[in-house]
Amino acid sequence: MIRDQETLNLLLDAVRRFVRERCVPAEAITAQDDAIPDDIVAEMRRMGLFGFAIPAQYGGLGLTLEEEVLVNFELSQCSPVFRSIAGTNNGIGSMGIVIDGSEAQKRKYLPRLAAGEIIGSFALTEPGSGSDAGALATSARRDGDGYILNGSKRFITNAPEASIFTVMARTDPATKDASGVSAFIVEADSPGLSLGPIDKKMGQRGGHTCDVIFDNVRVPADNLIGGKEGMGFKTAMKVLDKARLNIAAVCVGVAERMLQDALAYALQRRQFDRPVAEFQLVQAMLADCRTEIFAARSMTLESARKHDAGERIGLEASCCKYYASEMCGRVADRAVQVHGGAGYMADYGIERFYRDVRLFRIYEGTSQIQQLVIARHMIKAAGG
Ligand code: COS
Repeated sequence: MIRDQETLNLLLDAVRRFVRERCVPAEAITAQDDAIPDDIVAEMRRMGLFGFAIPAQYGGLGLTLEEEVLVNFELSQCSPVFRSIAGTNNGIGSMGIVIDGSEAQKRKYLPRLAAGEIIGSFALTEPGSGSDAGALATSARRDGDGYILNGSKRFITNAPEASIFTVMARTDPATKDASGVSAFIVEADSPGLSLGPIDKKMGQRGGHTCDVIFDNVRVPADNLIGGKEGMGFKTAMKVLDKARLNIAAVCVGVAERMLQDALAYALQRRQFDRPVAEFQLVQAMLADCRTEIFAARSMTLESARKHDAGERIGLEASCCKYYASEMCGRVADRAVQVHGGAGYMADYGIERFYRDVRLFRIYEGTSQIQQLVIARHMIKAAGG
C-alpha cells in the first residue's frame, strides 16, 4: 500500500541520490577497510534509514511493507553492506519488539533503534542449530524477577555493533522443540555477555558477524518479549516472514545494479570491431537477467501489497526469498561472464558482488528451507 505517492517519491529520490553519490563511490574503500565510513552511517541516520520500517509513533518513518520494499529496491543498488548496517534495525533486530513486544518494551527501545542511536541484532542461530531453529539449546532459567541465560549464538549479523539483541532461548528445559522457546531483549552490556572474534567471510566486507556468548547473563523478566513464555519461536518466524520478503527486495536491487554494470561494460567493450553488446549470445544473458529481475520485482511487490491488505504472507515470503536469491546468484554469474576476464579482476568490482550475493541463498533461511516452507503450506492447504 502506498499512502502518499508524493512523499514516497521524495524519499525514493533521496535514497537513489544517496546510493549513487555517496555509497557507490565508497564501495571499494568499504571493502578494503572492512568498515563503512562513519560519515555515510551518519547520513543514513539523518535520512531516517535506520527506522523506516519502525512505526511512526515510536520515531520511525512507519512505511508500509510495499513502501519498505520499494526503498530496499533502491538502497540495495550498491554493495549490500550499506543496507545491512541499518537492515537489522528495520528488520530482524527490531521486528520482534514491533510485532510481539509490550507497549513498555516498544517505548523503551524502538525510538533509539529508529534514530540509529543503537543497533539491534537478532540472535537465533547457534553452533548446533541453524535450519532446525526450534532445536536451539541456549537456556533461560527463571530466577526471581528475571532469567539467567546460558549458551551461545553464531554468525550474528551486526553483533559487534549491537547494543541490544533479540535472543531466542529455551525457557522450558523439558522440551526439545520450538514450543519451549521464548524471546528476550538482552542489552549488550549485560554482565556475562561477550562476543567472539569477528568472522572472516567470503564477502560482505564492511558488515560484521560474530558469536554472542551468554555466561549466566541476568535478564529482567520485563525483557521477555510480549511477557509470555513459549512464544519466542513464533515471534522469530513472524519476524522472518517479513525479513525474507525484504531480502527478496534486496536481491532485486543488487541484481539491478549488477545488470546495469554488465550492460555498461557490454556497450563499451569492443571485440571483433563492435561492442560486445551487439553479439546475440551476450544479449541473451542480458535479456535473461532483465526478465528474471522483473519477475522477482513483481512477485515481491505483489506479496508486500498482500501483507499491507492484512493477509498472511508466509508462503509468498518464502517463494520470493527463494526465487529472488537464486535469481540474484544467476545474475551475478552472468554479469561476471559478460565482463569476461575483467569480471574476474577485483578492480572492476563485479567479482565482489558475485561473492557478496552468495549469502542471500543462505541466510534468513536457506533456499532448501524456503522450499520446505512452501511445500508445507501447500500440503496444509490441501488438508494433508
Ligand atoms: N508465523 C507464525 N507461526 C509460525 C510460523 C510463522 N511463519 N512458522 C511456524 N509457526 C508456528 C507453527 O504454527 C507451530 O505452532 P504450533 O505448534 O502452535 O502449531 C510452531 O511455530 C512450530 O512450527 P513448525 O512445527 O513448523 O517448526 P519446525 O521446528 O518444524 O521448523 C522451519 C520450521 C524449518 C521452517 C524453521 O525452523 C525455519 O524457518 N528454519 C530456518 C531458520 C532460519 O531462517 N534461520 C536463519 C537465521 S536467522 S537470520
